Amino acid sequence: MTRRKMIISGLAGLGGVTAAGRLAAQYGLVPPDGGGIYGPGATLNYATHRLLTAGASAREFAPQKISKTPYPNGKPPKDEIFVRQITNGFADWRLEVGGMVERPSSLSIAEIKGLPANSQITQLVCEEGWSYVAEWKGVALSHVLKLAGVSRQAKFVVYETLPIKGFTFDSIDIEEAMHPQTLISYGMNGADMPIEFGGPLRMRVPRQLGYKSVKYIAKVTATDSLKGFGKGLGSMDAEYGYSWYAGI
Ligand SMILES: Nc1nc2c(c(=O)[nH]1)N[C@H]1C(S)=C(S)[C@@H](COP(=O)(O)O)O[C@H]1N2
Ligand SMILES: [Mo]
Repeated sequence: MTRRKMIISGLAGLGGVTAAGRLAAQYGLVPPDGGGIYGPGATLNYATHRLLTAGASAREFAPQKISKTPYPNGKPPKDEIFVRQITNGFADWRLEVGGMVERPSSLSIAEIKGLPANSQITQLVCEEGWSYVAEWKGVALSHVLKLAGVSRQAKFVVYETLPIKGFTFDSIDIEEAMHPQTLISYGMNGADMPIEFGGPLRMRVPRQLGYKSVKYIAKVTATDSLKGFGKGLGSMDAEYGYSWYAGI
């Protein structure tokens, strides 16, 4: 048996959920919401997914599959700071990149658009049961992290909106953050990111459910612990009861 197969069979049942939890802990594969009633299930799901699908990519589609009427979930922020940003074409919008990086930075939209661009046609899948396919354009999060000199000790990347009504944050592990399909996205279907779809900037995490693709992001933080963020679950969505890891 390969080491990987051994870990997976250990996780998947031989020793039961408690032993699986211990094994996951040994390999650093316990999610931040691995405690509580649903913790063992969340841990089993995350650890087996990470071992089975390491490096795998989200499905990409042909241009004809792009949805004619993508569905924007929710309304754009009405806060004064946001409305002012719209009025001046997001010229003052900044993406702060900090935490465990050698060179904390503050990037304008123009600077972000000047970085190497990636495009993907992928599906956004909401946990409520609907989905749409669109083309997203942006810079790989990994590129921005490498430019900032992300520490080898960083285990997670946290991203958050401007401090608006409806403020939210979420996070992903470093594997997801370094995956080439994880984008800081400023374009959709050939145009600038529409405001209702998260413009000027949204995180695009196509290997996970839609709630991980946070809109209106203004800050990205590399960290080795999620304890200092909100209630320590690394995600406002996890605080509402969704699982932190939402792999598809
Ligand atoms: N800032 C912010 N980002 C968000 C949300 C939100 O309420 N606020 N909803 C999430 C959820 S639950 C989903 S399914 C997707 C929906 O993306 P869409 O508006 O492009 O359909 O956005 C995610 N990003
Ligand atoms: Mo969603």
